Amino acid sequence: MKIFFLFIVLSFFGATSYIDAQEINYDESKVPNYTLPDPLVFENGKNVLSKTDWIKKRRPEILHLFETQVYGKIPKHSKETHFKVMNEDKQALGGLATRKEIAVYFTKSDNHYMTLLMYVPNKRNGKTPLFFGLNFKGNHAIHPDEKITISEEVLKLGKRVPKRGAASSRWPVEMLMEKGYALATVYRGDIDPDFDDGFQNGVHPLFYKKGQTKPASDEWGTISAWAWGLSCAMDYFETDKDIDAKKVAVLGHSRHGKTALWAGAIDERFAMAISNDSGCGGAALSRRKYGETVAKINSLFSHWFCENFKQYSNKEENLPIDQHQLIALMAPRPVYIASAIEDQWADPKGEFLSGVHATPVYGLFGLTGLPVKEMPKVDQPVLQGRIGYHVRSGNHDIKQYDWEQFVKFADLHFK
Ligand code: GTR
Repeated sequence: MKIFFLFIVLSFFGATSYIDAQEINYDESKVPNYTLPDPLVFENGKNVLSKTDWIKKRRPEILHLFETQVYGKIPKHSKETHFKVMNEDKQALGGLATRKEIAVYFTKSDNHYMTLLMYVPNKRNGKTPLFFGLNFKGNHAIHPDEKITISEEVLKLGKRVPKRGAASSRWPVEMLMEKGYALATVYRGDIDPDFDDGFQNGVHPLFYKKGQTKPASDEWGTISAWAWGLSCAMDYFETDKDIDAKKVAVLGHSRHGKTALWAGAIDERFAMAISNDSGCGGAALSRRKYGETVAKINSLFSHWFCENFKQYSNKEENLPIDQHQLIALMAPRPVYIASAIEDQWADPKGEFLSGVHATPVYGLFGLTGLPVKEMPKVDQPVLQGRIGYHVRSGNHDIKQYDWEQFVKFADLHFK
C-alpha cells in the first residue's frame, strides 16, 4: 500500500519519466564492450575477398538480414505505379523555378496515390540532379508558396493542419535552385500515416494476400513502406525529362533519415543517400546502447519496424547486423551522415562510427569511405571521401548549415 502511494506521488510530480530517463545512457564510459558483425565476413565465417563476392553474395546476405530482422520485407508485387502531372508552373518563385505536382499512383487503380511536389531551377543546362526526401508536415509546409496543394491526408488533421511554410527553415528551396539542384518532396502520411493502427491505413493493406490482416513478422513496417514509396517516386523521376535520374540523392531528417538510408539500400537507383540526425535504427550503432536504444524505439514507435525486430530489445548483441552495415549497403555510392552535438538521443558518436566501420567495404572498390577515424570537431565537415560526415553545433533539426554541406558533397560527386 505504501509503495503504491509512493508511486502515485512520484507520478504526480512527473518522477516516473525521471526514472525512465535514468535507463538512457549518456555516459561514454558506460558504453558496453561490443563486437560488431564484420561486413567483410560471411555468415558462415568465410572472408569476403573481392568486389564480386560483395556484390553477388555478401551484400544480398546483409540486405536480407535487414529485411527480415529490422525493417521488414516489402511484399512482392508487379509494380503498377503510374503518374499524372497535375500542375506545372514555369514561373514559380518569381521565375526562379518550375513547380510541378505529380500524382504517383501506387497500383493500377487511381484510388491510392501520393503527391510529389517538385521545384526545378529554371536556370539549368539539360537534366538536373535532384535532392529528394519525405516531409513531416505536408508539402505546403516546406515553403510559403501559395500554389502548393495541401494534400488530402494533411487536410484530415482539421484544425491541426500546419500553416503554409511552417517547415520552411528545413527546406532552403531558393538556395538549391541557385546552386542548380532540383528538389522533390512527399508528405510521408500520403504513403503511410505515422501512427500505429495495426497497419490498416497506408499502403500495407493494398498488398495483403487473401485473408491477411497485418504484415507477417518479417514483413514491412512503416519505414519499409515509406522507403517503398520513395522508390515509386524514383519510377517517376526516370520519366521526367528535366531530371537526371542517375543523380538523385535521397535524404531525410530523423525518422526520414532512417528511411533514406533504407531506401538507398533497397533501391540502387538512388545515387546518394543522406542521413540527418537519423540515430537509432538509422546511422547509429545499436550495440553502443547510447541515447535511444532498440528497446526504447520498439516501445515508442513499434510500427516503424517489423515484428521480428522486437526480439532485440535489450538484446542488441543478438542482432545479426548493426547499422554500419546499412551504411555499407550504399557502397560504392556516396553516403553522407550528419549529426548534431546536442542531439545525444541520436548518438552522434555512434553515427560517426558507423561510417568508420562501413569504410572497409568501400576499400573493396578501391575507394576511400570515411577518410578519418577520429570524430571531427563540431562544425568541421569531412567531405573528401565517399562517406561524408559532420557534427553540427546545436540541436536535433535540419538546418541551412546541414544543407550547405550536402550541396558541397553532391557537387563533388554529381558535378
Ligand atoms: C524521436 C525518435 C527518434 C527520431 C525522432 C524524429 O522521438 O525517438 O528515433 O526518429 O523522433 O523522427 O524526429
